[in-house]
Amino acid sequence: MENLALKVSEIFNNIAQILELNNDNPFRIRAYLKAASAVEPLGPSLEGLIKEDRLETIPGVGKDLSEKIKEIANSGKLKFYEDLRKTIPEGVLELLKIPSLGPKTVKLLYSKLNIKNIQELEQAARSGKLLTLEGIKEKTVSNILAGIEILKKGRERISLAKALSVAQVFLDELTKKLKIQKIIAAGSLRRMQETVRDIDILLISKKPRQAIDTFTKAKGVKRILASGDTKASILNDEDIQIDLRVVPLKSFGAALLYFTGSKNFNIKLRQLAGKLQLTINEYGVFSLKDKNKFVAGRSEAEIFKVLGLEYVEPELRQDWGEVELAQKHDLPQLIHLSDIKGDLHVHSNYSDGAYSILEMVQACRLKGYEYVAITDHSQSLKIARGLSKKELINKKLEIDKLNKKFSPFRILYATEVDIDSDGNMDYPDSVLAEFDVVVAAIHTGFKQTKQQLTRRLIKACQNKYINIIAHPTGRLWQVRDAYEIDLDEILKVAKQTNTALEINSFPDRLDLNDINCRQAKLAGVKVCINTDSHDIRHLDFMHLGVATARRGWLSKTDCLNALSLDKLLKELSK
Ligand code: DGT
Ligand code: CA
Repeated sequence: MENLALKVSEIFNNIAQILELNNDNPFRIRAYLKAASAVEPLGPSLEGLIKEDRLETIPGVGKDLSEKIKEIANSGKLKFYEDLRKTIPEGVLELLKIPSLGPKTVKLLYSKLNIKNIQELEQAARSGKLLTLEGIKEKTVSNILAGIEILKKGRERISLAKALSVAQVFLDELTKKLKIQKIIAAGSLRRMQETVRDIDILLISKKPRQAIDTFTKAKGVKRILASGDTKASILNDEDIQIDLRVVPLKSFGAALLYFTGSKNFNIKLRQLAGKLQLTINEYGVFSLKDKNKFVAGRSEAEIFKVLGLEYVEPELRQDWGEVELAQKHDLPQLIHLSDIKGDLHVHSNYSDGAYSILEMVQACRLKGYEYVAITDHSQSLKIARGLSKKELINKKLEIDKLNKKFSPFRILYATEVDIDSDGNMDYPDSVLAEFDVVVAAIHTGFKQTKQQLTRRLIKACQNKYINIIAHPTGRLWQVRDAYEIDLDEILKVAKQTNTALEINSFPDRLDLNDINCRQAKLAGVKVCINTDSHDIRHLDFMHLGVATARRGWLSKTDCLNALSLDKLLKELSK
């Protein structure tokens, strides 16, 4: 799913940068920058503002910019921006994407050294040519080279949510057009890793050639990288690589196991097979004692069995000790999507959500949930239309009324209270005490030191009204990395104070991550898997959070919102 707010803010930022390269009016440049930074944190609620025709309530957005936002929302493009881009060589605009490189430096590079793209910049940086420019020091050059690396890396991988949706298009198309016995996406995607480099599809077909042809001619194929009798490789129109392999029925399990990886997990299995006088490859398991006789290969289950292992779920295949546990048949019972009984972080249009409480509740009931917490933002978070104490009264009344109507389904009166830069809550305790559930989160001041950020979260845990810390490490895909916190210290306090930490299922967040989940489990701290929905459709992200929990070895007993309503209420009142 595309994040419109990010897109608008990116376009506005780019406009400001091009205007600066063109020596345009500084006031105009500042206006775009201001609007960009006001729009960015809006997230999905920007769509709500468009729907309600309230764009001009965003600081710095007047009539002209609100028309531009609407044009981007409607067409995915902005004519003004497209025209403006033509005034500067494409490669120079690329230079602006390098972290740490601002328009002033780019202008200097372009005008003095005629550097027009990243390649030329890298060369000039390595040859020492950049140092001839005024104001460019050794440190600037090393920052530029590091920035080029980050940029290259970011282009190598896509988010899991993106990979899942791209893979689905191909799986659907192949299933529709071919008589297929089995088809599945393997690799990092099947392991539900948070980022994916390329997509590996396996299928069984009696007509491999036809399958390959259908694949290479599928909609959305931009370039064929390779095409053989049983495998092919393409780039789709977004430059994402997809590999297809046609495998025989007899080897399907072996191929699936091999191409699911991870590589380290495969190596572990091969070592184990060797000890049993077996060899394992993508065609099957073979006996070394018996002239390489085929022993197993049709399904993963039969292969695990001949290796003396309990079935290892794909999300666990990282060589984090799971093979040893599988030998003892002692793997954790992983949580399933169906174990989730409710969502404890959902926004309504009382704050920056796009739908009413009633609409969000209906959608949650359709999911079979027992409860939902409506966690609108708190008063100081003006940008997300945080609720004043007065507005809370109406919200509470509405929830009481809906609860009568929908019982036994339970709507929990809740908030996502902002943790300020000193670790204080954005509502006084007297207000917090009224809520059924309180989720606390940091939304500003990400640049503080590790100690300061850790202290803020610890103070939040120590507040007796806080039940859950939302998106604890604050990372936002391709926007900012997780801020540094001392998670072990926070977990210690969370354990003492019975505070849960969230796994935020929003595709751009997914934090806590898998490693953090394992830390939480070891510390005896519960997680809560929430969607942070601002839209009915976001409720579907729950499976991404569940996948993160599974990768972090969590069971349903580790998860607050796998509790039934009764048990949850008891837990919250502790
Ligand atoms: P990615 O694509 O970087 O997100 O991650 P994967 O895990 O999908 O890696 P990929 O696409 O290179 O290969 C798919 C699987 O094939 C990988 O998880 C394990 C297996 N594989 C690939 N190369 C090797 C190898 O050199 N040795 C072993 N044992 N397995 C390999
Ligand atoms: Ca892959």
